[in-house]
Amino acid sequence: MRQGWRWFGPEAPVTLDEVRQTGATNIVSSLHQVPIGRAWTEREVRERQSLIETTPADRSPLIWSVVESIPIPDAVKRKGGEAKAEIEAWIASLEAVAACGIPIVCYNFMPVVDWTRTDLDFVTPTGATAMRFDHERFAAFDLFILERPDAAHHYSDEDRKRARVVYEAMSDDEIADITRIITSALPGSTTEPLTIPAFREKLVAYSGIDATRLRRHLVEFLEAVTPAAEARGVKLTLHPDDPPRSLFGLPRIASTGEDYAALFDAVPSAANGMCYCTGSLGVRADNDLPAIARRFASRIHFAHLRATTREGDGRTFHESAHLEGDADMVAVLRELVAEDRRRSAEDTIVFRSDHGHRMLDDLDKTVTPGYPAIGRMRGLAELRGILHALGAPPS
Ligand code: DNO
Repeated sequence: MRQGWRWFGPEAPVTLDEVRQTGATNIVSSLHQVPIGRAWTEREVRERQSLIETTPADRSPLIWSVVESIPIPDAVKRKGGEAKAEIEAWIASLEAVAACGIPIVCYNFMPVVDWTRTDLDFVTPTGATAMRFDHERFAAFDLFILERPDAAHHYSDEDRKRARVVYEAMSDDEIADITRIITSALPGSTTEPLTIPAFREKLVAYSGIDATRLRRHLVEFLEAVTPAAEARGVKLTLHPDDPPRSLFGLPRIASTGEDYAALFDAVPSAANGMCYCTGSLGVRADNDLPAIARRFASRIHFAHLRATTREGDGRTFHESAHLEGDADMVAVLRELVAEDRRRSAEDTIVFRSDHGHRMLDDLDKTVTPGYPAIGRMRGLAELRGILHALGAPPS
């Protein structure tokens, strides 16, 4: 397996030279500065590539092997194959990436909001901080801050009562905080930051789009883009929903093994692949992570490895240290290594230690939420240790 590291670009607090010190060799990056929907040019991709791949004297090389993500504009999720101009622009971006020889592209198909949390700095017993999704706080936002008209139907009486108590105890600052965390699009999100009125409008634009229709739109999108990817030798990898269930009454269709099976059946192209994310899929107790890795092994080209721990009835969760969550990371890596052994060296799975606790010096620094250097490096080191023990040291 290849050790990846997500790098948010030249403005990121973690520099490429620091990345080298973590032991990572493969960079995962995106042109976050390009507005969603605008086609990337080859020149722009090459510029980023040359930042990453121009190695200073006596330093080890880095290679840009994964684009995470080329964002899929809202129109594609709402209209599927009818969003012709948006799909053409996406293919143009893909072609620019392919022209630069970058072999893996990650994307997701979550409507309106990408990955979602309610707390970014939840203090863990070690003193490090973690990200957390608190179902009651989320419901309080949905019901009483966003005031989504249909929201009441999506919660039980008991949920609504608890959410009201939570909401009434929130200070103005806490309300502003949770609003910012949920609406402003977390780092790497492929959805736009929203104001509350814009958020409400977007939700209205999705009325009538259920899971069947959203899945159809994704299939239409894949039918349009996989021929271009296949012709250029690029693997597309669909990131799972995070969390893997409906939010705000919106459909989510990449939450379970069955969801992925339906997509692979509908679009069998070898370019139709999976970004296997233990942290996202692992929030559902009914997702058997090693079984999913085994079932879709040949489709997995990119892996996000991190851990979550479910709390209470499982709808609330926090991000744990990489080996301390609900997922059996050793069992997962066994499956990924077995697949890797069937592949040629240039085709092995790129993984990155995803997210990480904010700890040590990072507690006093400005960090990208979820992506502090030290916590991610701790995770990477632990994962590397497992791979060595499995007799499969990563490159
Ligand atoms: C969060 C990430 C997401 C993910 C995109 C994939 O940390 O996993 O930003 O990369 O949703 O398209």
